[in-house]
Amino acid sequence: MTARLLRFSSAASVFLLPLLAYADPKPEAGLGLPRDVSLDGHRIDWLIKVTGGFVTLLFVIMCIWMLWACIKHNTKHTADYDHGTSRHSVTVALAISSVIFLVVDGNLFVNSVLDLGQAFWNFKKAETDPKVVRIQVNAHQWAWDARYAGPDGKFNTKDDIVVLNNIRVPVDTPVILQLASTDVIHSFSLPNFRVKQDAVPGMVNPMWFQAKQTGEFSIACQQHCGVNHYQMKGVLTVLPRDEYEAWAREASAQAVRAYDANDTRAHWGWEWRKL
Ligand SMILES: [Cu+2]
Repeated sequence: MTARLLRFSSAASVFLLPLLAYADPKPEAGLGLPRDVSLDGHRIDWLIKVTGGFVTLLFVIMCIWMLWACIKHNTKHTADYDHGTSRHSVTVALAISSVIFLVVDGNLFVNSVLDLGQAFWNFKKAETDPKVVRIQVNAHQWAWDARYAGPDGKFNTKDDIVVLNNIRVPVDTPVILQLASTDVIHSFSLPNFRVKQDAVPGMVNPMWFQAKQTGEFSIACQQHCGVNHYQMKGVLTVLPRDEYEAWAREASAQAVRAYDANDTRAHWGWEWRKL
């Protein structure tokens, strides 16, 4: 009995230990979108909810209309055939579809443009904060390399902090990412922050976000990028400001000690692009 128990526990450990070794954000509880922990994520959620409301309303109206037609057009009703090409039919169809298009798609278009201008593409808002954190992300099959400039504020120098699949940022602080790729098109996605941006070979694409809560959140690749695409998951760890600064200080000091000028593959950073 004891031997069987030992065999079972050693077999179980083969599967369980790798799970314990990998820091993974807790799965989201309940239905719906992942928990929004960002400054501007509510804008996306509002658009999704309002559009969902419109679509549900249209669905209910169509169901009632069809039910009414089924009841009214019963066996006692003489069928009245029509090709739907009369001026009246065309006018009614155009009027209804125009109202739906203008209200539902118009709302999406106008508010998306406003959201981009006021928040998601408003890099000036992020840049003007003196505490802003700048990170370069280099995507490749199948991981995310991230680089922080270190105390000298310059990228590709001795004191750069380079991490793999675990990006740390401070809470309540704008974070600007510049994304590149060494192989194929990837898409850096932060579901809890309602932001994503393509990482394209030969280009540097920016995005920014600001965390409102501390914790561990998923980083995902949102673009199918090859057979091991599923492996491109990472962790975004949001820390209190003092903890983040302590980590950055220590990580940068370690980077200086481990710096190897001849390791050219490690110096993949670029000069920070003006936004
Ligand atoms: Cu990818």
